[in-house]
Amino acid sequence: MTDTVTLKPDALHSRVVAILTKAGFHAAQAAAIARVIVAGERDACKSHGIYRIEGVLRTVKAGKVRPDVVPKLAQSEASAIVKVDAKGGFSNAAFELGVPVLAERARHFGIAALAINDCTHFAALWPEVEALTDQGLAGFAMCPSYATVAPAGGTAPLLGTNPFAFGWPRIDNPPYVFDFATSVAARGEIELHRRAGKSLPEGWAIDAAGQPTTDPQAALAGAMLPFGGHKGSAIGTMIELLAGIMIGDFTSREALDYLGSTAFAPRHGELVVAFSPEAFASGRPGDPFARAEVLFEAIAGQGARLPSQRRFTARARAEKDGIPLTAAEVQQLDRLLELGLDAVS
Ligand code: NDP
Ligand code: PYC
Repeated sequence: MTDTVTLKPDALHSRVVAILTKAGFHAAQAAAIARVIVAGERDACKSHGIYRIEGVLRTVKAGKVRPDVVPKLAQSEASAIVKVDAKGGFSNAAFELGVPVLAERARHFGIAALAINDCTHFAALWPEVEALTDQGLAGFAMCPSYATVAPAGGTAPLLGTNPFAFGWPRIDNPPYVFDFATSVAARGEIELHRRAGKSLPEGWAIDAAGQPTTDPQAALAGAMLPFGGHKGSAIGTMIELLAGIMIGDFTSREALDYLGSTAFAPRHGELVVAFSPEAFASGRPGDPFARAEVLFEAIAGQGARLPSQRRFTARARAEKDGIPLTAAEVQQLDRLLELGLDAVS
C-alpha cells in the first residue's frame, strides 16, 4: 500500500474550498485562499501549503479575522495609488479585487501601487507578483508579519519575517520571480522542523536568553535572525515603514500585540507596486524584455539557477502527474472537513 495520495490541483482546490465553506467563509474568500494554498502545494512550497489551513481556522475561531466579509475597492480615478479595504478578512480576495485596477493604472501611469489594509496575510507572495508578470508588468510585493525576528545586533523579537517578492515578465519563459522572508528562513520552516523533530541549521535563531540555538522549540520561544545580518535587518525595517507605517497599518510589533499570540495568522497591511517596463524604457535604446533575456542567459550561462526554477519544475510535474500528499495529510484534510472549527483549539 502506498503512503502517498496524488490529487489534481482542481481536486485539492475543491477540498480546501469545502473546508473553508464549512468554517463560515464567504465564497470569494474561500476560493481565493484555496488558490494560494493549492499553489503552494503544487509548487512544492510546503511552508505555505495545506499545513496553513489549521492556522487559518484557528484565527477565525479566535475571532481575529472575519471569514464572511467582502473586500471593498476605494476608487480614486486619477490616482496611481489603488486602495483596497479587506474589512478584517484575509488578504487573498482583497488582492484579487485590486490587481486588475493596479494593472490598468500601471499601464496608464507607468507605475502604480496597491495598498491593502486591515487584512490577515498568511500566504506566500509569489502568486501575487506572478499575477503582475502574467500581464506583462514587473512588480514587487511586501508585507510585515508579527514580531518574531530580532534586529541585527539585538536579542528580542521586533521585526516580522517580512516577505519581499519581485517579478519580471519573460517572453517565452516563466517569469523571473524571487520571493523570500527577510529572516534567514520563514517561520513556517521552523514550525515544520519542530513537527518533524529536526534540529535547525546554525545561524537561524536565538533562544529567549539571546543565545544561538538549533532547537526549533527554543527558537519559537526566542527570536529568528534576519538574513544577511544588518542588510536583511534594514530591508525588514524598510518593509515595516512602507507596508506598515506608510500605509497606515500595523507594524509587526503592533500585529503581535493585537493577536496576543503567534498561533494565529498575522493581521496587517500589504503594499504591491507594479511597473510598466515599456513605459520606463520608452525613448531609451533597446527593448527592455530582450535586454533582460541577455542578463538571464548570462546568469544561467555560469551554471547558476534562476530563482523559482525549482518551483516551476515542481509546478510542471504537479500539473502533469498531480500533487503528492501523504496519507496523513489527506486524513488531516478529511478531519478538517468533518469537524470544521471544532478541529482546532
Ligand atoms: P526560500 O529561501 O525557500 O526561497 C527564496 C527564493 O530564493 C525563492 O524564490 C527560491 O526559488 C530562490 N532560491 C532558493 N535557492 C536558490 C538558489 N540556489 N539559486 C537561486 N534561487 C534560489 O524562501 P523563504 O523560506 O525565505 O520564504 C518562503 C516563503 O515564505 C515565501 O514564499 C514567502 O513569501 C513566504 N513568507 C510569507 C510570510 C507572510 O507573512 N505572508 C512571511 C515570511 C515568508 P525556488 O522557490 O525555486 O527554490
Ligand atoms: O512563514 O514566517 C512565515 C509566515 C508568517 C506569516 C505567514 N508566514
